[in-house]
Amino acid sequence: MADLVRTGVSLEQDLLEKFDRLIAKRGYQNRSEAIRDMIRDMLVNEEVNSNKPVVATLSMIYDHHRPELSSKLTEAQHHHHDNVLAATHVHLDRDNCFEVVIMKGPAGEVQHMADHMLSLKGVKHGKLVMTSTGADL
Ligand code: NI
Repeated sequence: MADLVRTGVSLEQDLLEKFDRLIAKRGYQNRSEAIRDMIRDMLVNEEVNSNKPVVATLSMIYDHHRPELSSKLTEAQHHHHDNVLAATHVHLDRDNCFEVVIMKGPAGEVQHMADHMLSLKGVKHGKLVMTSTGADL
């Protein structure tokens, strides 16, 4: 772990009180850890926006009965196999499939692949979550 440096921040009292209430609700023990996490979140956003390598999950809920959809999703993952680390398929109920695809690669490639799969007809909803590989955090 890197050496810790102390720093001071000036801010409005009511803003600080709101912040303290929020971080208490989220379970932070102190401001420092909450602020460290906020800074890391900004750094991760910058990595994503700069097309740096990321790791990601794409969660999708889709119509089991839509013809060819399952094979189209599989085809997309084979086509971009360098970016796919793993996938899990759950037969949720009679009508719905839930699939989670774990991906890595430049943020732009991962986003492109997610956009492609989410835009397929029969995919009811999905979310892509990208985060840092951790190497530069
Ligand atoms: Ni299924």
